[in-house]
Amino acid sequence: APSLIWDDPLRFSEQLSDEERLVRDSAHDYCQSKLLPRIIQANRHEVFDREILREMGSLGMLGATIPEEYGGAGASHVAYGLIAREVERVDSGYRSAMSVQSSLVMHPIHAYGTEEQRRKYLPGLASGELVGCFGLTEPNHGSDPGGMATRAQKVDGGYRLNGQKMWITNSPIADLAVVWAKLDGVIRGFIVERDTKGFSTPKIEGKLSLRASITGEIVLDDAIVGEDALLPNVSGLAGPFGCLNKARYGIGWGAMGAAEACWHAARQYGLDRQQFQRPLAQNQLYQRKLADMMTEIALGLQLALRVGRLLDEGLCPIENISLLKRNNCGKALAIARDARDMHGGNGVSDEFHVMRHMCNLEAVNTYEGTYDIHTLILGRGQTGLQAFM
Ligand code: TGC
Ligand code: FAD
Repeated sequence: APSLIWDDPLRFSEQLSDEERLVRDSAHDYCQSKLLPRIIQANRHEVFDREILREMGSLGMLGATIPEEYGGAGASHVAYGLIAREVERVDSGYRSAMSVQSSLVMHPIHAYGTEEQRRKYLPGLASGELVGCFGLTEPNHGSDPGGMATRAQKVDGGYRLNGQKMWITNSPIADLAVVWAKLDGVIRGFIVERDTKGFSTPKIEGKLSLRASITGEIVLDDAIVGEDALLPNVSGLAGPFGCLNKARYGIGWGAMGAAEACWHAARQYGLDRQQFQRPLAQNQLYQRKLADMMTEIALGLQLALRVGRLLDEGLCPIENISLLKRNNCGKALAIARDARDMHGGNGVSDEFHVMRHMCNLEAVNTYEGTYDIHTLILGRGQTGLQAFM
């Protein structure tokens, strides 16, 4: 009988094309050689090295699904997912920076922008010369973005924006922000450039999660933008949600990367460390946790791959993205908590990585629609009854 490949029991890798394996392997090499050595210090001191986006850009890791004529890689959704998995195997914060740039900034400019907006911003965002951020959440409207208070008002030659966005990944270092605001009561997207008067992005300090990702507010105080700042080809919640579909999908893959890092670390720790004159990994309780990790990761990767293929074929209902995001983030968080426990006292040290992943996954399970919000999307999908309000 064929023997078990312990870290790939369902032969996931063989289900990828040669091109997809190439993308995965080059992302893996970069992340392990360039990102992993930086992460402990970056997390400890709460700093994001802006240079990382240029490095990712030079390797084609930003806007992977955006066509090549705009600087993207023109790759499949599956290839994008494989990149997210490799980045998050190192740290969810680095994957956050990449997800926001690719799915929440490049995607809306490509999908909803004019040809001039695409040519002006996409190549710089793809190379990492420009950094973007996405402002949807507000202090009083997180799960309920439809209630947003940010307003746009038509003025001579453009629009006046007023409002506040909260918890915005990349905002303090962003060159441009895609901001969602109500114009005559309808949600519209605007590209706001850094040097706009009345635009500021105070940093949020003291996060205990995603410390290697920079997060801030966006404050719009009579910020005036030109007519050409409006994304003309979308209106209503479908605009921001169209971006969230892409980002949530990538997070479903990324969370499995973090989970795999925790699983592999716990397995190795259990083999290396002896208590009661035998390896920790020889205890039934320890093995049950490893078995659960192996099972959930094998299933979660199959789920991610299937949703990616459906997206590439244009056959993916939005509920499938909630199924993926909810399951894989929830399972990854549970795996990270177990891995932390299995490392004993060492598990609380950043040198062992697992507690950092655990803390990160708390935010990952919350942002882009909380675990419970995706529960309600799946409940609505199968009953036709919405339980949000
Ligand atoms: P609902 O009635 O469901 O829909 C309103 C309109 O939007 C359309 N729509 C979608 N369109 C495309 N894709 C989707 N996934 C869509 N979901 C809904 C819908 O068809 C409708 O269109 P129309 O034309 O009929 O008006 O709206 P609702 O207000 O009842 O929605 C409820 C709920 C809870 C599902 C929704 O508000 C929700 O998903 N809330 C979660 C908010 C969220 O995910 N925020 C994320 C902020 S960004 C972020 O966290 C970035 S972190 C990134 C990082 O660092 O990696
Ligand atoms: P709330 O909506 O107040 O939810 C609090 C709790 O109540 C949750 O458990 C939730 O599940 C539950 N709840 C809410 N409504 C219901 C209901 N109807 N039924 C049952 N339970 C409910 N946003 C952006 O726009 N751009 C970004 O780049 C971005 N980056 C982020 C980075 C970080 C590090 C973090 C932490 C957040 C980021 N966010 C970003 C915001 C994120 O999307 C929101 O935090 C998230 O959507 C939840 O909103 P909230 O924090 O207001 O929580």
